[in-house]
Amino acid sequence: MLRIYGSARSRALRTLWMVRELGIAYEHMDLAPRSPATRAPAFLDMNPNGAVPVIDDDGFVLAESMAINLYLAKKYGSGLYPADPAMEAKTWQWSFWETDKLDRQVVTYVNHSSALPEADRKPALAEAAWKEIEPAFGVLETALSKQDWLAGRSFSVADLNVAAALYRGLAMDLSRWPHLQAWLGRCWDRPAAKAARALRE
Ligand SMILES: N[C@@H](CCC(=O)N[C@@H](CS)C(=O)NCC(=O)O)C(=O)O
Repeated sequence: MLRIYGSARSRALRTLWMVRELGIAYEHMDLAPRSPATRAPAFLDMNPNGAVPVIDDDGFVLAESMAINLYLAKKYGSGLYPADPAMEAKTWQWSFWETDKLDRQVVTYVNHSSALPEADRKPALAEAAWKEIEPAFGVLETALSKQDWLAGRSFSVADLNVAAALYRGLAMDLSRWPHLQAWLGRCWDRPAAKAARALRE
């Protein structure tokens, strides 16, 4: 049985979306980030970083949301994992790119511009994050003005990984990036995405 550790209000949302796309059974260990359970030796044995998500797939333990989703999409033989090696590599490219260019930046921007109590916000952090987000949104806009999906002719794990990481982008004004905005809407309109989103809203 596949076990997923991590609350839907964390990066585990990406994996909770993925298992819904795949239609596979799983057990959900609903651990909040930084909660005592994620500091327990048993959890740190699985992920010494102490972060969620982590999966235990019949004894195979894996951390890092992007790697988890690539693994699940490939293992469960869905159309979400391209068979063509070039398109497979594109799913890696976009997943690694997102981790580098947008992942922390989006969280930092939202926290320090709106999510944290006003007294805890540091506007300089929000500003610095936004300076990195803007060009990255531009890269996505250019890519998505040439094609509907990031890796091939249909929705794939590349789209899921990047769109899931842009959950907070749903509340941003993306009108300067119309192709990105439309693609994000298409991705999050999927029934599996809506079902995952319902777990945290
Ligand atoms: N690169 C990792 C980041 C994981 C991560 O930072 N998770 C957060 C929750 S969204 C967490 O558990 N933070 C608590 C900690 O690092 O102690 C991934 O994509 O899985």
